[in-house]
Amino acid sequence: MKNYFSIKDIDSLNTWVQEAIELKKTPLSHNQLGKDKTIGLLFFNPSLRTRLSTQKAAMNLGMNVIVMNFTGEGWSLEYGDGTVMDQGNSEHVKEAAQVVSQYCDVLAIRAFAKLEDRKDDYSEKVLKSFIKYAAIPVINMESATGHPLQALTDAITITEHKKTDKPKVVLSWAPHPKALPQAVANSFVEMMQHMDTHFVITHPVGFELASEITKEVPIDYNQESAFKDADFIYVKNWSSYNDYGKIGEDKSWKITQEKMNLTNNAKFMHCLPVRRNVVVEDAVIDSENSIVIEQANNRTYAAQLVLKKILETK
Ligand code: AN0
Ligand code: CP
Repeated sequence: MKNYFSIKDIDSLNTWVQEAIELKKTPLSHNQLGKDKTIGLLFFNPSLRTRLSTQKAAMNLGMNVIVMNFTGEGWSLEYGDGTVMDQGNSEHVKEAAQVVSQYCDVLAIRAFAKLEDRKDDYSEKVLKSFIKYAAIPVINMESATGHPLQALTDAITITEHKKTDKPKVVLSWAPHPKALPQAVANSFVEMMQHMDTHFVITHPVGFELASEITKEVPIDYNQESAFKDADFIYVKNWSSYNDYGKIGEDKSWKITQEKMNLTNNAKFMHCLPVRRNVVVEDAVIDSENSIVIEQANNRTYAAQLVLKKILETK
């Protein structure tokens, strides 16, 4: 595998999930694979899990890691072709990507949606420019439209916890005071279409995700009916796709224990970070059915598997 840009880069999901579960048992079993190789992590946005789990994954494979925060520390980059660069941006991605390629063997990038211009975000300018100009493999650590490391993690976590061959999985929107990207939800929806599940999305009217992504997945605008008999409740806020970037704060969509009681004793999942008592009440996230901490732990093995695939290809 050259790049891990989206879950479309996974050639055989079942094999990958099983391999990740094996890696989790003996994380140091390939600790020479990345010897004398360097991964560079570039962050245009904050992170806790992605930053540390990807570093940990690289270290488990024996790699060296260098990290750079662009916010405040990096030159602001220009992406336009032929731009007269007399405005704010100091360096073109053409040079930046080629320069970094000389210091590293693998590159991983986080660049969120700006939520101002849908066409610009959905063009995936930042990740696609780095893929175009870098001479080395590129991994998506959450781009404008997707978070494929998170989705692979979620596939691993659901596989570990499912009690039936075809569990009912519900992606539920929940309120949030700030505008958040659709990336996590997009990749989760794509992933569930590749897994053997009864998958339902529930959100308020106006918060439909891109139809190119949701395709035939059923949408239930009634959260309580969607929760009925669910085995997994996967919660995420996203801002509107149609009224691009519009915040959704409807408090009646908060995840409560009362709503969880409608499910088939469902596991509660969230990619984190989460705002307690806004998105989900304490009673749910602190309950025995909450698997958010294990889910975050699986980030390491998802990243390690992706890195292993890339290192084995080179
Ligand atoms: C980000 C988002 O919703 O895309 C990152 C989640 C992994 N969340 C926040 O900015 C709170
Ligand atoms: N889930 C996730 O990607 O978390 P961070 O934003 O902390 O990396």
